[in-house]
Amino acid sequence: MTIQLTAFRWVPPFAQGYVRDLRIRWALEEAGLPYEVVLVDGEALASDRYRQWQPFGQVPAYRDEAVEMFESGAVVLHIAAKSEALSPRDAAGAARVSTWVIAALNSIEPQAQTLVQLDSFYAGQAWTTERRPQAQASLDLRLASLSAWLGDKDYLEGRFTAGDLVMTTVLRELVDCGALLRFPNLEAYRVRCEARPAFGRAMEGQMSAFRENEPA
Ligand SMILES: N[C@@H](CCC(=O)N[C@@H](CS)C(=O)NCC(=O)O)C(=O)O
Repeated sequence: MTIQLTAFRWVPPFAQGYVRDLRIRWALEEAGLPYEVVLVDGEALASDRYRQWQPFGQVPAYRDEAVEMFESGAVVLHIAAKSEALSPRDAAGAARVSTWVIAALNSIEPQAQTLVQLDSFYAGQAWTTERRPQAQASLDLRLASLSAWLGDKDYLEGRFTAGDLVMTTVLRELVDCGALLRFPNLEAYRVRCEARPAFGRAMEGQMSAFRENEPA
């Protein structure tokens, strides 16, 4: 069977280009694996049938000939196991890739998302005035450590891997708040990773669905 993943039929402009199916599309594009996208809406996500596939009623969900999965990070690692384009073949190299995927999702994304949510969902609320500097400081600590690790390398492990792919999807959400501008090597890294042709194809895939399904 052809690999399938789910994506939203349409989302409001602020979320376009940031829905997490992008990670899976990008991984599949890097790996050169054919796939089809199953577009879903809120009604489909709430259905018992979909919850058997994605228990939290979210996108993305994924299936191939061997397995049904959810959680974009887990799916990217599953695809990386199929392709040298995303991960070295040796066990130690693959373990390093898993390490960076989990680091992106567990050591950077929570701090990044806290700041992003303060600036978007809670923008203008009085309590955010006190909370924001703490959130910014906590994120900066993590970004400083990541920046120190990256140094002048092009990629986290010296070559592009699934770890860079997931890390980039986390960092790019920080563009609007300017958090990356204090770390020029991280900003250059984000730009370098987003310049990959596979990223461009993945982004175009997500955006083309939104253009085609724009509400009247
Ligand atoms: N940890 C999940 C998060 C998935 C997620 O947050 N999906 C969002 C879109 S980016 C979603 O479906 N939101 C709708 C909802 O939660 O009801 C993953 O990485 O796959």
